[in-house]
Amino acid sequence: MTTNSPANTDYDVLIVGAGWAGMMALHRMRQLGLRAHIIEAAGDVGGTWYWNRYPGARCDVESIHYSYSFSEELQQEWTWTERYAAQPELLAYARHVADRFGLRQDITFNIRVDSAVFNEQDNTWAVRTDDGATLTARFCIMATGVLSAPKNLDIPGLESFGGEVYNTYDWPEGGVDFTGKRVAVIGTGSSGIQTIPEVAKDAEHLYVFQRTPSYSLPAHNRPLTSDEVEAAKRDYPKLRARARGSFDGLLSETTGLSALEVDPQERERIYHGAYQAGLPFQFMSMFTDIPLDQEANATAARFVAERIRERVGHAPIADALIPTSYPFATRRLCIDTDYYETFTRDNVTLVDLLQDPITAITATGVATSTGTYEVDCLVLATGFDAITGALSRMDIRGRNGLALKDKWADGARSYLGVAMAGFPNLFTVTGPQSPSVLSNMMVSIEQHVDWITDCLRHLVEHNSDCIEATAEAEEQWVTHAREISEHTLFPLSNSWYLGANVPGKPHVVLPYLGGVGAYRQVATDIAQDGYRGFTLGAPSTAPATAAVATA
Ligand code: NA7
Repeated sequence: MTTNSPANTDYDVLIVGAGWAGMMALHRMRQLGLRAHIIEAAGDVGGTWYWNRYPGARCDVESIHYSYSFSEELQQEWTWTERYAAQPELLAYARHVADRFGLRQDITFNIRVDSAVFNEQDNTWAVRTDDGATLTARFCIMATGVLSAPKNLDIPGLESFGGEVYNTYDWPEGGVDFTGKRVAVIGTGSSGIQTIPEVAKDAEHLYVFQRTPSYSLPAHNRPLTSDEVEAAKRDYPKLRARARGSFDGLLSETTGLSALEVDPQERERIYHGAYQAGLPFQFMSMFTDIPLDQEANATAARFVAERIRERVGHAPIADALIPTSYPFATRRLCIDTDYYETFTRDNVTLVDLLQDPITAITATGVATSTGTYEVDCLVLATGFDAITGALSRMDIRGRNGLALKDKWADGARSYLGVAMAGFPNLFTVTGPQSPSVLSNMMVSIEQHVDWITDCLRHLVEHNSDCIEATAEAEEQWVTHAREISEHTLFPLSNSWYLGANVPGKPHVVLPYLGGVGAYRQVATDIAQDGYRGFTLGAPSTAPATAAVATA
C-alpha cells in the first residue's frame, strides 16, 4: 500500500489540523521539547482559509486583531493591507507563518484522520489515517476547526444536476469564470452574502435562493493606511492585552446602558455611529441588553431593518431580505460589501424560499413549488456542521471504547471546551462550551493553545502521563454554560450556534456566552489550582518525554 503518512509512527503529541490552532500548537509543542506532528487533510496550511476560496471570502474580524500575538517578531514583520483581509491575504499569512517557523517539516498533508482510539494499557492514542497508517501518541490535540465540516445537504435530486456545482467551503483553486452563465446561489449566511455580489458582477443572471435571511451591516472595508499599521504595531502589547480581557476578544466599545433607558433619538444616534463603524461585534455590544432582552433587541432589529430598506430601495425585495423569525444577532451578524445593493441589479433575482420552497434540483436547474429556474451553475453556500462536526465525523473512542458521537448523542458536552470526561489526553481547541465563534477566534485559539501547553508542561514536570476531566467537573461546566445561555436570546433562534441547521443534531447552545475575559480567568484559575476538575495519572515509569524545555 502506498502511504502518505510520516515515516515516524510514534509521537508525544499528534495534532490534527494545520489551521491557526494546529500551527501554533506545533510551535508550542516544539518549544516544550515534545515530539509533535500535524496530520492535515488539505494540501497546505491555512485551515478555513485554505478551503474557502470563493470570490468575496473575507474575515469578519479586522486583520490587525485577527492575527497571532504569540511572536513579537511575527507581528512586527507582517503588514496587513486591508481592514478586513481577503482569503488570499489570510492564506499568504498562514504560509508565511509556516515558513517562518519551519512548520512544514512536521506536518503531513493530504491525509485525513479516520479514527483515534485510546489505549488504557499505556495511556496513548492510536490514530488511524485514511491511507491505512496507524500513528501513536501520548496526547492528541484536535485542532480541527469549528467551521470545517460541511453540512450534508438534503435537497433531493442534487446528484442529478447536469451543470457545474461549486461549494463555497471547497472552491476550485484556479477560481471559476461565471461570465455569460446562469448561476444559482443557495444559502444566504455569511458565505452567500460575501460571494453573491461578486458572482453577480460576472454572471449573465444570478438567482439567489434564500430560506432564512441574515442581518448584515456594511463592512466599510478599505486599504489600511501606513499610519494605521504603524500605530497597531506600536500598540500591539496594549491592544492584545485589552482583547484578552474583553468580552469578545476584540476592542468592542459599549455605552454600558440598556437600549431602553435612552430616549429614541439618542438611541438612533448611537446605532448610527456603531453602524458606520462597520464592526459587527461592536454593534451587538452597544447596549448591554441587545442579546438579553426582546424589547431592547427589537430596537437594534428595527434600526438595521430600516438601513436594509434604504440600501435595497425596492420595498417588496427589502421585505423579503429582512429577517423576522429570530431575534437580532442570535444568528451570525454578517458584514458585507454591496450585498443589499446587488438586488437592485437587473441580472439578479431573489427567490424567497419561505414563499416558494425548493422541491428538487433537476438536471437543468432548481425546481420550486411554482416552476423551474434553469441554470448552468449551482453554488452551494449551505453551511457547516459547526463546532462539533469535524470531531464527531472521526471515530474517536475513549475509555471503555466510548465513542464520542455516543457521548454527544444528547448534545455536545465538554469541560471548558478543551477536554472531555472519558477521553484522557485528548484536547480540543475551541470546542463546545468555550467562547469560540462568539469571540475573535484568534484570541480564543491562542488562549486554548497556551492553556494546553501549560498543562502538558505541568504533566511532564510532574512525571504524569495522563490527564482526564472528571465527569463532575464537566457536568458543572456544561450546566454553567447552559444557565448563562438561558439568560440570553440565543436559544430562541434555529441557528448553527445551537446545531439547529443540521437535521437530527441535538440543540445545545455550543459557544460559551460568559465572555472571553471571564472564561480565561476561570481556565487560568483551574490550572493554578493544580488542574481542578481533572484527574492526573499516577507518576509514570515511562515518562512521555525525556525533558521539557522552557517555552
Ligand atoms: P450558514 O451561515 O450556516 O448559512 C447557510 C445558508 O444556507 C443559510 O442561509 C441556510 O438557510 C442555507 N441552507 C442550508 N441548507 C439549505 C437548504 N436545504 N435549502 C435552502 N437553503 C439552505 O453558513 P455560511 O457558510 O454562510 O457561514 C458560516 C460561518 O462561516 C459564518 O457565519 C462565518 O462565521 C463564517 P437556513 O438558515 O438553513 O434556513
